[in-house]
Amino acid sequence: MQSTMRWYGPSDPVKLEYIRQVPCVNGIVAAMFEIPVGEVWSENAIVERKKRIASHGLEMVVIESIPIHESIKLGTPDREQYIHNYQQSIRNMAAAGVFVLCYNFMPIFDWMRTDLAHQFSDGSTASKLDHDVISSMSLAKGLTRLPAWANDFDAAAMQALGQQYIERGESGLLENLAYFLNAIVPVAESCGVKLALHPDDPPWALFDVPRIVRDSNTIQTILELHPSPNHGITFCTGSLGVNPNNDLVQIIRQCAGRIHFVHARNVKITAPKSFLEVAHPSQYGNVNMYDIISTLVETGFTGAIRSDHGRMIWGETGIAGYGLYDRALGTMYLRGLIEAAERQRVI
Ligand code: DNO
Repeated sequence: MQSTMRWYGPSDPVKLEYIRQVPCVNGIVAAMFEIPVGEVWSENAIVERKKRIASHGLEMVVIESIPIHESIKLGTPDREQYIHNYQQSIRNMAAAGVFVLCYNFMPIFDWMRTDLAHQFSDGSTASKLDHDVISSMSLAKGLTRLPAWANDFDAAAMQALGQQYIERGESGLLENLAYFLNAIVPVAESCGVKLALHPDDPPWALFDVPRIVRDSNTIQTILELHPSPNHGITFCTGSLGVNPNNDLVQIIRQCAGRIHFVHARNVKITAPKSFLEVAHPSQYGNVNMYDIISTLVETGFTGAIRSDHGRMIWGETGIAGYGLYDRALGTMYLRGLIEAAERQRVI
């Protein structure tokens, strides 16, 4: 298993020089946030990013993410152009020498939280999702911006988009995913790119807008949409782990061979559909990290893993969830578990 860390690009306060000092980390998970959603990622731009990372002794091994235009998720006629662009971006990343693509199919919002800096008694902060806050809001009333949605739609656009997704429902969204996969999986296969669909975070509908990558059943349905091994998932312990009905170990076994990337973080469920992000070790939350890592090793996973959302500790400021210190601590903890599990497997 390869230890990696996410890097947000040249404006990230966590410098590549620092990441390089984290023991055992040699891979970088990168993206280009400056490219507007829907446009082609040129081979040149990816090569430039890759070179910059390589100049610090690190290798860009995963792209997370090339965002998917809403027209593709909604299945509107103009999706063809966006799908065409997406296919080209996949070819270009392969030409640039990056072969794992983490992406998601969440409508409108990406990951969603109600607070990015919940304070713990030890002074550290981390993000949380409080269902009471979510349920006090509705599309009809117009949503007030929450701290962690990644896309920049204004209230009116969001409401209009939301209505369209609600009309399509889960089945419509799934059909549009199937259509998209039929177009991109053959391209990924032909150029050796592994597609790693990220589960929805959180894994339930928000404001009645459907989300379809939620649990063992929905993941199974999606994997069966296309038999290619290039069509796989990002196994994210935090996204799936906030639903107490999700048996993470079972999902790893079920998806063996189709897991192309792993996000490891711990979450503490505080009430139904509410949770806090906590330090990586098992004892702090609901994710049994030991079981996760040993099952990944046992089922033959050898791809990239990264510590996910860390707390802010030691006075660090920066991108919520993506400071250096706690992610580095998490990485070291995961590395310990990996070493132990891999040795046990060899014996
Ligand atoms: C948040 C991340 C997500 C993730 C995308 C993958 O920290 O886990 O934004 O990158 O959902 O497409």
